[in-house]
Order: sequence, then C-alpha cells, then structure tokens
Amino acid sequence: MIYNEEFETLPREALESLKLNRLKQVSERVYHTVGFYKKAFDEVGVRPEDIKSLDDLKRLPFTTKQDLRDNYPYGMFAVPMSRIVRVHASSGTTGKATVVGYTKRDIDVWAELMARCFAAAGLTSHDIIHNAYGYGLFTGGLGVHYGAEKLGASVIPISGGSTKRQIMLLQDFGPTVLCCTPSFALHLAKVGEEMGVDMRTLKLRIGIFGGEPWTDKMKAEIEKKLNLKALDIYGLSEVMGPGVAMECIEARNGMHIFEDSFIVETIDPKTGQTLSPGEKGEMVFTTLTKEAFPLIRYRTRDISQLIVEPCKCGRTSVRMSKISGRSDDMVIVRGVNVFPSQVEEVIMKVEGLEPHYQLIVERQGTLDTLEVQIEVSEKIFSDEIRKLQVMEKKLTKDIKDYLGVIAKVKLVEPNSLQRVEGKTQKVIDKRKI
Ligand code: DLL
Repeated sequence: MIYNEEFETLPREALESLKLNRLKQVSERVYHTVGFYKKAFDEVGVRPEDIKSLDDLKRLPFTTKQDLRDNYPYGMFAVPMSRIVRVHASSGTTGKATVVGYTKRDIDVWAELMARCFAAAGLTSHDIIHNAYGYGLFTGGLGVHYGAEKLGASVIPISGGSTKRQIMLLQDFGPTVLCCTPSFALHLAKVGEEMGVDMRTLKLRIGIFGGEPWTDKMKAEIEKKLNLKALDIYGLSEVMGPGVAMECIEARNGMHIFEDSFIVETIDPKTGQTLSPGEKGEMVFTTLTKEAFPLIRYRTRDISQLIVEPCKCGRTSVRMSKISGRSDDMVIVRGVNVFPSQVEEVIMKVEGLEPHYQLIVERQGTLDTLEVQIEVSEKIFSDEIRKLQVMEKKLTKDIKDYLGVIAKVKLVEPNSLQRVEGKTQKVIDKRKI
C-alpha cells in the first residue's frame, strides 16, 4: 500500500521541481538562522539566492559529523529551544556526541515518514508490532513507535534486552511484525531455540530490520528461523532517525528514499566529487522538511549506490542498495556505534597504557563481540598476572560506562600489535559485512 499518494508517486519532473523549491527555502533559512551555515556558505562564496537549479547543490558546503560535534550540543539548531519538543543523540556516543532536536512539526513529519515505511512493508492497522528497538536517546524505539501509531497499528513497546521475556511475549501477544536490529532478531531466534520454542510457529509475518549493516546471508537466516519476510530500513539520527529509506514488499530490491524530504547524493569519499547514479560511494543527505535541525549535504560515511530505474511498486523515488560499509572506521557493535577514538579516550586516562590498541569485532553465533587489545608498558606487563586482570576488569567497566558497549579487554605486550607504516590498524572487523 502507498501511504501518501501525493508525494510517493509524484512524476519525476514534479518531484524535481518540489525538491528545488524546498532546497531554496532550506538554504535561505539555514543561512539566516544557523551561524555555522552562514560562515560555511560565505567561505565558499555562495549565497542562498545563487541556488537556481538542483545542480547548484554541488556548490554548497558539506556538513560533517565533526561539525556537529564542534557545535555540541545545540549550536546547529535553527529554532529556539522553546520550540524543541524532543532531543535524541547518536547511539554509543557520550560526551561530545551528536545531539539532534525536533519541533512538534518535525515529530509529525517523522511519524508520517515512518508510517510510509510501514505501508511500504505491507503493514496495516490490523498489524501488531513488537518494537524491540531501544527506547531512549537512540532514535530507533520512538521513531518506530510514533510511525506505527500514525498508521494505526498496535505497538508493543518492549524496547531492547530481556530476551527470554521478549520470547514469552512474542508467544502470548501474537505480534505480526518484529522491529529490531538484525543481530537482535538472530539472537531472539537462537534463545528461543534454546528455550525449546518453535519460533517458526509465531504469528510474525514481517520483520523490519536496520540500524546496523547486515548481509543477505543474515537476511536468509532470519527469514528461515523466524518464518517471516525481512525488510531493510535505513536512517541515521542526524538526518532524522529510522525512516529515511525503506525497502518495499513488492520488489524487495533497494530502499526507497523519501525524496520530498531528503535530497540524496553519492560522492567519492576521497575527493568529494558527486558520482553518477549506480556508482558506489558515500551517501550524502540534505534535509528538506526539518525545522529544528536542517542539514545541508551531510556526509554519512555510509557506502551504497543509487538505483534510478522505476520500481514495480509504483513509487517514483530513487532507491539505495544495501549499505556495504563505511568510509571511516566506526564499527557498530550490537547496534551501538563505536568509534576507535572513544576507546582511545578511555585508554589515555590510564597510566602505563600505550596509545596502541586494536578493536576486534567478531560475530560469535548470532551476537557481535568486541575485544579491545591494548599494549601496556614493559613494567606493567612484567607485573604479576593478578594486577593485569584487575586492570582489565576496570577498563571493561570504563568502556561500558563511556561507550555503552561491553568489550573484552586484553592487555598485551608492548609492540605486539601489528603495525602498518607505524600505525596499528585500529579496527579489525571479522564479520563479513
Ligand atoms: O541507527 C537509526 C535507525 C534505527 C535506522 C533503527 C534503522 C532502524 P544511528 O544510531 O544514528 O541511527 O546510526 C546510524 O547506522 O549511519 C548506518 O551506518 C547504520 N545503519 C542504519 N540503518 C542501517 C541499515 C540509527 N539499514 C548509522 N543498514 C548509519 C546498514 C545501517 N546500516
């Protein structure tokens, strides 16, 4: 079903014209309300009135995650705090994280875009949605929640964790739809199996999974174990949250980008040059409808490619293929974004630790595991083993507190981590993603 016929099936020409009008408006607005953009536009010598065609977008400056951090927490907001009704923050980051704000209207637009996603997945008001995305600063839980209510479906706001209880509720409440990260879906399947529950006989028919990269192999496994159709949903807090793009049930081939709200570009991450549709590159988004936190050419670091061929579902928007990686080395461990630099901050506070460390991410069974290997000084390494263990335990706790992720910490000999041109490789991701 198409939720919003007016925008989702708009002929391309009309869509391009709508995008251009909205781009002009948003450029004008950010230039006059966000100090960062006034400066950034001035630096490249472009004024909002110079935007005469969609091609002129290329003349506008990029926005990066660092820009958002530099303006932490509210420096990029385009409205006064009195108009902000909600704040979210990017998962896994504390301290100078990425903080995003929403006006009442932003929340309504987001709910509508999420409702469109659910309709694209074939959901109706008769569906019961088990929402196991985390509720809180993470956009997953509340994003799905508001969209599901907007569609008129019934939501079970279970949030993350308590796997066994979730399995009980999946049996008792009879949800028809499962929303969570793909790795949690596999985890549910595994724990259910261990509990002796036949997860294939639940009423689930559709799964809406995203928030982290996943492969077609994972998709096939989830579908087999939970006996449902798995669909991909994409989004990021900075740009809105979940619901920037969604796979449709009819084609299940790429995620439709809601172009009346976002202009998408793919760029070469090294040169910043815009690529042609079909070429693989970094996804860049400009928001067209956001009031509180508009972004111009936001560099996501996510690698994908655009599909411009018309889709059989009737939507006229371009699609993006599954995310195939990231152009920086952020890793997502169980849905939490982990930056090597954050681990470094924890390490650097402890005496005797070397700034040489490595994050090793693996998938054991169905769950992601993170091991942090850190070189210690010769003196510490020659200490008795018990002392090292105490230190490892303390670091595990510090990392959990600071990053919100459980890591196994292993202190290793000086110079034992492999170096390439003098640098240790910060991330080794053994999951084949
Ligand atoms: O993960 C928003 C979201 C919640 C999307 C629930 C979908 C479902 P952040 O915590 O800001 O927001 O993390 C955003 O997660 O830049 C991607 O690297 C990754 N990501 C999100 N969806 C997908 C997906 C939410 N479908 C970061 N496939 C993004 C691959 C994804 N990676």
